Amino acid sequence: MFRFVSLPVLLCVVTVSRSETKTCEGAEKTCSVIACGVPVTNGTPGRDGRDGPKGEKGEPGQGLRGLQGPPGKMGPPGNIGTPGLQGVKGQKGDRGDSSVAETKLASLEREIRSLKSELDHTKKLQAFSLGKKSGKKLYVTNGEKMPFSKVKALCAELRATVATPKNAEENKAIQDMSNGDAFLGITDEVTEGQFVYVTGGRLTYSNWKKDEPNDFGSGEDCVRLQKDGLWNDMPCSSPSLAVCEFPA
Ligand SMILES: [Ca+2]
Ligand SMILES: [Ca+2]
Repeated sequence: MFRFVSLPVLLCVVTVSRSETKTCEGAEKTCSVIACGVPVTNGTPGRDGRDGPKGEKGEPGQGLRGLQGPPGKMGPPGNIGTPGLQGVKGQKGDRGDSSVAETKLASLEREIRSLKSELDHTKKLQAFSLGKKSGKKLYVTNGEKMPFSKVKALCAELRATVATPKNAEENKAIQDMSNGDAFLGITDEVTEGQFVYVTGGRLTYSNWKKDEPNDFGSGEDCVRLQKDGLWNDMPCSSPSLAVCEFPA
């Protein structure tokens, strides 16, 4: 803050004569008599000036450092880390008591061998007494006549198919055991005039009677094996002998 004060030097006047006035500064060296006037009254204080520029940072103090505070609160848990490496394989353990299981297993194996032998024997007897075996097929009939749809269902229940000869030998085998009038697994139900196997595929062997198939009357879509071994297309609803075919 500055105050305007009356500086005696500045306000002093040098009186050389009434008509000549000089400043004291200039007159001090030359005037012999200096008479200063009465100082004027101080003025009212001026307004505060603006803040000056910020000073430079002072040196750190030299007071004593305070004591360390208590530990802070525990932070939240971190993310799960990656799995560690697989450990070393342990030593082989002691052998368990498997004597009971081994005994049971040996008993089951003996039982299976016995059943298999018995089944093979039964198959041979069946093939000899009931069916006519040709190649790898076994033809079996229950001696009943029924519509073709029922023959298909019956054979399917037995996990077999309707007898279907693929060569002259098989045709003869079915002929001998059925004594004629047996349905074969062949129809033209899907496309008239185009006979196919019920299990799928076009015919690879046929033994049609002369002038057959003729799709006579209201339609004939199923095939019947006659006593003479020849084929004739017949209505599927007309009952014929059920003969099923099993793989040997
Ligand atoms: Ca037909
Ligand atoms: Ca016919």
